[in-house]
Amino acid sequence: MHPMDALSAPATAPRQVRGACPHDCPDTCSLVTTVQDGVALRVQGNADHGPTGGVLCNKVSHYVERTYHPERLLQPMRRVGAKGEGRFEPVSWDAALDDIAGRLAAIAARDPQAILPYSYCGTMGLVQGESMAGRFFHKLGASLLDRTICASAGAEALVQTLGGKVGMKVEFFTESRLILVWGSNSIASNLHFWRLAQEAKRQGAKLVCIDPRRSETAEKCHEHVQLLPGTDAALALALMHELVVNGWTDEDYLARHTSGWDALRERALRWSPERAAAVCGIEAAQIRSLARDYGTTKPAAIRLNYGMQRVHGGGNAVRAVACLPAVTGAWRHRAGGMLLSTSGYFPVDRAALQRPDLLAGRTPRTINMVQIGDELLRPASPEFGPAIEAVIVYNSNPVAVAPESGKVVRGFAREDLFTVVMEQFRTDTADYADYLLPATTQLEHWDIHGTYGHTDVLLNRPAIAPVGASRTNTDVFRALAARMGFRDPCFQDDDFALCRQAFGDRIDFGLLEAQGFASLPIPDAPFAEGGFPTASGRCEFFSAALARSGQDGLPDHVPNHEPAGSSTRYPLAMISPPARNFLNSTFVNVQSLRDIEGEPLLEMCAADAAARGIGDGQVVRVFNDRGEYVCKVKVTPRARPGVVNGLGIWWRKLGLAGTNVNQLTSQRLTDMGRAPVFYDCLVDVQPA
Ligand SMILES: Nc1nc2c(c(=O)[nH]1)N[C@H]1C(S)=C(S)[C@@H](COP(=O)(O)OP(=O)(O)OC[C@H]3O[C@@H](n4cnc5c(=O)[nH]c(N)nc54)[C@H](O)[C@@H]3O)O[C@H]1N2
Ligand SMILES: Nc1nc2c(c(=O)[nH]1)N[C@H]1C(S)=C(S)[C@@H](COP(=O)(O)OP(=O)(O)OC[C@H]3O[C@@H](n4cnc5c(=O)[nH]c(N)nc54)[C@H](O)[C@@H]3O)O[C@H]1N2
Ligand code: SF4
Ligand SMILES: [Mo]
Repeated sequence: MHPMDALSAPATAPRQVRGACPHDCPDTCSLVTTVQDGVALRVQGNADHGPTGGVLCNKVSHYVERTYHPERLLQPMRRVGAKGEGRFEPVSWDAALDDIAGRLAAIAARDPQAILPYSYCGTMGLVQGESMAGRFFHKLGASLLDRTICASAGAEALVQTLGGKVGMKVEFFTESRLILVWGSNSIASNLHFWRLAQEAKRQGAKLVCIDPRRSETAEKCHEHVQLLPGTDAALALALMHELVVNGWTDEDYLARHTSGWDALRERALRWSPERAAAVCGIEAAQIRSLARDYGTTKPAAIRLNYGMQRVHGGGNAVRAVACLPAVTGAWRHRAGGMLLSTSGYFPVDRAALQRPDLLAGRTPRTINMVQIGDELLRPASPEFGPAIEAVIVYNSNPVAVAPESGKVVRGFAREDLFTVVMEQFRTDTADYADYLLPATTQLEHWDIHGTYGHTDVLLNRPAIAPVGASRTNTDVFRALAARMGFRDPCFQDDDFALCRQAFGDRIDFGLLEAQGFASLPIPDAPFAEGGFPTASGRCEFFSAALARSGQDGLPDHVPNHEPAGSSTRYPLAMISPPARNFLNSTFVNVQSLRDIEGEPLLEMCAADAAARGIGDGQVVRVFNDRGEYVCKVKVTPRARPGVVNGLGIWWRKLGLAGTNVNQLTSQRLTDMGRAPVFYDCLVDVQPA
């Protein structure tokens, strides 16, 4: 409603507050929130910020709906029902915090390692993420959490190849003549990159998508290479084979800026297109023509995303692909090279934010978040130490997002586990809380953000006061620290001070305050003359560090733990990529977005469906030895033969039988980075 239309004029004129999108998305948009009389009216993209370009995805365009959602948690609550039942009674903040601090202190007196933080990227903010929380758990001496659930295989691969999580500046993709969109459904999960790719396309660039699923992005590219999951390294090596035999290598760049080429060349020559085609489940001719495009089109750029690294050989796959631009010298041009993540460019002062020095010489054990199911069920032992007795969950929904959820649920259902969940909504995990504490959203708190998709730092100002009695994560940890008697001055820092500490003097904070974002000074073509952030300064095809750790020093095809076609009991490979209108399990409860996604679906090709007597829309059981998931089938060419796509990540409680895809995924790990293998999962499907 326009203010002039109101019967009684509002007290204040609308104003605009600049912020940052908090979500785990490479785009990290600059937000403009319109506020009137303390109420957020709408959230829009900042037109002054290049990477945002004034547009937001459909999800965050609904951020106001999410913020004022009728089911938003507004007061602290204490469990009254059984674990998982989700029945609570209201309790005051003081009563909740006193009791939580008392329970944690009693456990810590025996062994603080029995306490575990569990958090991920509900917000990517450096302040509401691991700043005050890190200080609190370090001071306590709690178990450390290995935060590996998303990107650590690819990250380790980049570190071992390029020397860091670095790559092309995203804006120059507009000038590329060939773009390989490799393991990324950009339209869904990297929309602002897709805009740039469209610009390149208009200027004549060819777009190729490499993905087992015929995704929204694949169908809009000129070509789709629909390989089997977990076979990307074989494809990359065969491309290299063709680059070598056709003389499309840049020998000058190879000699001056790479190491290990002789050995990698040898290996690539063992990967003929025919051999790779058999592994990848595609035609050798398609590999040959892709190699010709990649070898002869300049500048050529690769946009990898994380799809390819959620399998056993994910680290090797990313390494193999990351070698390609150095083989052709694509890095020479600012529109050539590759981009998986830019996060390594950001000079974040994590020691200042998280204060590991508060451990004061103690070395607590580390728990891998991917294996939270097994870890919660593990008894005390001399090797493991104490059983986990308390979990503090914030910025994450492990019951929905962690693999093998049958075990995760059993773990969180333990009567002797004390669970605190800090949340905006009553998620699947919240249902298992002993205390459920209402958290602020991005419109209600300060934060500061790096990103993994562009190269700007963003500042997020609060636009409105906390809704209900919600509190910031930092506030809760400050309050708990006070009750635990932690007297170090760092527990007094307010959120604005934490924003300043995140980068110290390494960014122009004045500029950040003035315009909401500040660009890092990165050369347009960062590796045109080599200068990779490895020890040798070269792109390391051969990684001495990997070789020392007993791994293959060269990238290779590492088969899936559960390769497609390897089991007669479970003949289908299931991948479970994110849905376009959700952000992992966030937004599943926003009705307007859920209406677009409809309901949990399993995509299956016509042949695989017919072979099982399954029709479109039929309810099916998807199952393996780890469990069972009931949902409807969509018969569609988006799925290739032998592969089904279980779109994620629905809340379990909204599923037909109270489970989601992660009932089926395994807790095994990748070759590098101790990461999950969500897309390395065999199943079968039957009519329910
Ligand atoms: N809308 C939306 N955006 C998101 C998210 C979301 O949930 N929804 N999640 C955010 C997060 S946390 C992350 S980490 C990023 C994820 O970003 P990405 O990992 O890029 O996720 P997707 O864009 O779905 O791309 C994954 C693609 O990889 C494909 N894929 C699966 N297995 C393989 C394989 O073995 N090889 C190849 N080549 N491709 C494979 C899938 O079919 C899918 O299309 O996106 C972020 N953005
Ligand atoms: N099968 C399958 N499983 C997957 C994936 C997949 O592709 N397939 N993707 C994986 C990936 S890439 C990732 S990153 C993980 C994501 O896993 P999570 O990081 O757990 O992400 P979300 O499911 O979005 O849950 C984040 C929660 O944090 C809450 N939150 C947001 N902001 C705040 C805040 O300021 N304070 C507090 N206290 N809470 C807040 C939100 O309400 C939300 O419920 O899931 C993984 N799981
Ligand atoms: S989720 Fe991604 S595309 Fe959407 S507003 Fe946030 S950063 Fe931008
Ligand atoms: Mo992620």
